[in-house]
Amino acid sequence: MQREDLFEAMARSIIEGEADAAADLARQAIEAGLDPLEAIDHGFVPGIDHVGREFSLENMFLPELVLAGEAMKAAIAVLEPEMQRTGAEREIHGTVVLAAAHGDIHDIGKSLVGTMLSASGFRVFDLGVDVPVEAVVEKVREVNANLVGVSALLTTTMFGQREVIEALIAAGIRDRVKVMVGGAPVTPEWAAEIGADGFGEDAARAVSLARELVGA
Ligand code: B1M
Repeated sequence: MQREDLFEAMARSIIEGEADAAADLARQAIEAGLDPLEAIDHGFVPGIDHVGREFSLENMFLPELVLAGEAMKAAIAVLEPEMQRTGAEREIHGTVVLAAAHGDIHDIGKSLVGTMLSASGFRVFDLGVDVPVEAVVEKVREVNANLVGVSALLTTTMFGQREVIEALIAAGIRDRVKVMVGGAPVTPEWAAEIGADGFGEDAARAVSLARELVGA
C-alpha cells in the first residue's frame, strides 16, 4: 500500500472505530519501515480529530467517540514497542511524574507523551488519569522528580493544572521541579498564566521541551 493510502486507511479505521483494523495497519506501518510517530500524526490522529469535530457538531455520539478512542489505543499499543526501540537511549535525563488532571479521563495523548519521554531517556512515572493533586505531589517527593507533566483535554480540567502548581508551591517543592503542561485546549498563554514552565504542543515537542527544562 502507498504511504498516502496507508495514512487514509489508518484515519478511516479510527473513524469507523475498528480496533483490529487499526492494529493491523499499525503493523503494516512497522513492516513498511515508517516512523511510528509519523504514522500516528499523519494516519491515526487525523481520524480521531475528525471524530472529535463530528462529535462537537453532534453528527457522532459518545459510543462512537469511545470506539474511536479504543481503536486509537489499539494502534498505539502496536507502535509503542517500536517507539521505545528506535528511541532507546542509555543516559537518563531526568525523572518525570506524569498525570492527566483531576477529572480528566483522556489518556491517549498523555500516554503517548510518556512513551516518547521514556524512549528519549527519561524515567517516567505515569500516574494515569483523573489524578488527585495530592497524588502528584506525593509522587514527586517519593521519586525525587525534577519534572512534572500534567495533561488536560477538557476546558474544565485545565484548572487542575493550575491546582497542581499551587499544591507544589504549598508543599514547598515548586523550586525543585519544572512543570510542563499540554493537551488540546492548552495554550502557551495558559501555561504562562498559571506559572507553568512550558507548554508541549505535541509529543515530539513535549520531549524537546522536557530536555530543555532539565538542561539535557
Ligand atoms: Co473526549 N472530548 N470527552 N473522549 N475526546 C474531547 C477532548 C473534545 C474536544 C471532543 C469535542 O467535543 N470536539 C471534548 C472537550 C470539549 C472541551 O472541553 N472543550 C470532549 C468531551 C466533551 C468529552 C466528554 C465530556 C464527553 C461526554 O461524556 N459527554 C467526556 C469527558 C470524560 C472526562 O475526561 N471526564 C469525554 C470522553 C472521551 C472518551 C473516553 C470517549 C475518549 C477518550 C479515550 C481515552 O483517552 N482513553 C474521548 C476522545 C477519544 C476524545 C477526542 C475525540 C480525541 C482525544 C485524543 O485522544 N486525541 C477529543 C477531540 C480531539 O482532541 N480531537 C475529545 C489524540 C491524541 C494523540 O491527542 O490528546 O490532544 P491529544 O494529545 C496530544 C497533544 O495534545 C499533546 O501531545 C499529544 C500527542 O501529540 N499533549 C501533551 C497531550 N497531553 C500532553 C501533556 C504534555 C505535553 C503535551 O505535557 C505534560
